[in-house]
Amino acid sequence: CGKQDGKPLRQRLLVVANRLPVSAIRKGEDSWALEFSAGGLVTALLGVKEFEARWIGWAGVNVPDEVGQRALTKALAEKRCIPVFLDEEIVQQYYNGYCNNILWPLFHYLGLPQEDRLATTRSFQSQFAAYMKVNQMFADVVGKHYEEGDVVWCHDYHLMFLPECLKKHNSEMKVGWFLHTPFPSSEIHRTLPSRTELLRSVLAADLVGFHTYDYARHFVSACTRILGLEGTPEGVEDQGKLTRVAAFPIGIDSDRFIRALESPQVQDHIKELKETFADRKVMLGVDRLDMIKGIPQKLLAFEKFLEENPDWREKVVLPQIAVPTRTDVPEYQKLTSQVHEIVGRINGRFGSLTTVPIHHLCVVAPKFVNEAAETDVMRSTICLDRSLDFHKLCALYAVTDVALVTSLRDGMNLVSYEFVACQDAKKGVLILSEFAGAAQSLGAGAILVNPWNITDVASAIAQALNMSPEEREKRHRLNFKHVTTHTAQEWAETFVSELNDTVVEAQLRTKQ
Ligand code: GDG
Repeated sequence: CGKQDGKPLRQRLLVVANRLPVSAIRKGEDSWALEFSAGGLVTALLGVKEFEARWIGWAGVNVPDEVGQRALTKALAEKRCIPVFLDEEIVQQYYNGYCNNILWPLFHYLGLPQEDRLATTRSFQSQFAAYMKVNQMFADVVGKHYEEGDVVWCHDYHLMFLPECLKKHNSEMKVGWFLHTPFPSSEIHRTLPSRTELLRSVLAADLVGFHTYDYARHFVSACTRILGLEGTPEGVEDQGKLTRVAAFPIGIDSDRFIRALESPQVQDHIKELKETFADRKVMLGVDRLDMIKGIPQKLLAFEKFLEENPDWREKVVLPQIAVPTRTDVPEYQKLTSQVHEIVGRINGRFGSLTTVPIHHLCVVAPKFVNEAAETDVMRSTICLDRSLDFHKLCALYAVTDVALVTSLRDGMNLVSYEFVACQDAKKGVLILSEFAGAAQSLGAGAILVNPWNITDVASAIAQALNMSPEEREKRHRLNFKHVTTHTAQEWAETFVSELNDTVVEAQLRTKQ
């Protein structure tokens, strides 16, 4: 990186992701209010002191006029963010269409939407064209801001076409690409009409990263079986050019959670929750309301557990935080009403006026609730359809006895990590789907389940609730050690230094 005035210069890192880590609200013709949202990726990169990160992405708002665009660009620059402007029509085709209706379900083994099974359908083609166009727009913005020596780190399934666009722009650019979702079996990927273009483009990157070794293996298989290339222990080789492919399991900023537990706000919330849930064991679910999270399966397993274990009926409560997502998509609306129906039924069956306390967490969107559940104010299951603030979330993690993660597929699942980080006092049990990437890292301490097997999950709930303190302690120790040593900062540092090394090695190979 060189030195300036005796101090080492920090390498610039251009982080390119679909969304910028800010929410922008227009206050006037040329004024914007920005809120920085410290998600996992932001926190991870803030902790990496060797790099100076800049963000490139869509600000999540439609800004049709030049005055507005100029003002927003200026405001974002103060937060080291660079916007890519997308209009509503293209967002519809690229984001709602190709990304969320095609790639997201496919990568989570839910298959392609029926009407898009044939590549000849107009919607598929126009959505793919929009996807390519948006990726090119991202590449143009990166190209404009790129300086020699920068590292460009592209994120996720929204930007699979980006590595190729970037290398066409400048073949010397150091480009890494990381996928936050699973990469499915090559037999699933081969159903995608644009399977070849996407694989070829990702291979243009110098380093390709996944959460788990299995996803990396699936990707290499797709390249060998679909493109006929050679898979090597390092990655994929095409006419002497090697693309490194490896697993980089993400982590969390565990210190942030551990520190938060000491704060007076969290302590106050913990006190409140303990009073609310007095005499009950707390089981917790925290998920976006997404098909992949297996919320209906979780609720059905909980229902089976209550059916089979009458003694527990009045001694256990399940707060399920279900944050709405992609609410304009019909499948997601259907999922929301399905979840509410199941919640209503369970509460109708097992709620009792005398034994379950009324509390403020009891928020069920009325339009989805059947009448029986609406009048039944005593709930053993609470479905909370809105985002909790960070401190409340930490408090909830801390008072939980058993966390239930039943994803049908999940790239990693950070909720399981966050729960473990907040459990050093209580040593609660984690029930974790074997289809979440986290099962590979927290499998030794968690009870692993197949979320499709309701009976299996119901037994796991009984096992967790009846577990001896010694066994809980032993399992928690294993997971806590992992979560506090494999942090988000370590993940980001490892990926970026691996990318730097990969490029140096490739240069040496070319010289030989
Ligand atoms: C994708 C992949 C992969 C949730 N509810 C509230 C809230 N959250 C926060 C959690 C956690 C995050 O949202 C969810 O992260 P996950 O990893 O569990 O799931 P996805 O959103 O699907 O993330 C996933 C991840 O990318 C990283 O690569 O692990 O597999 O699908 O941080 O805490 N936060 C607050 N209130 C809530 O109500 N404050």
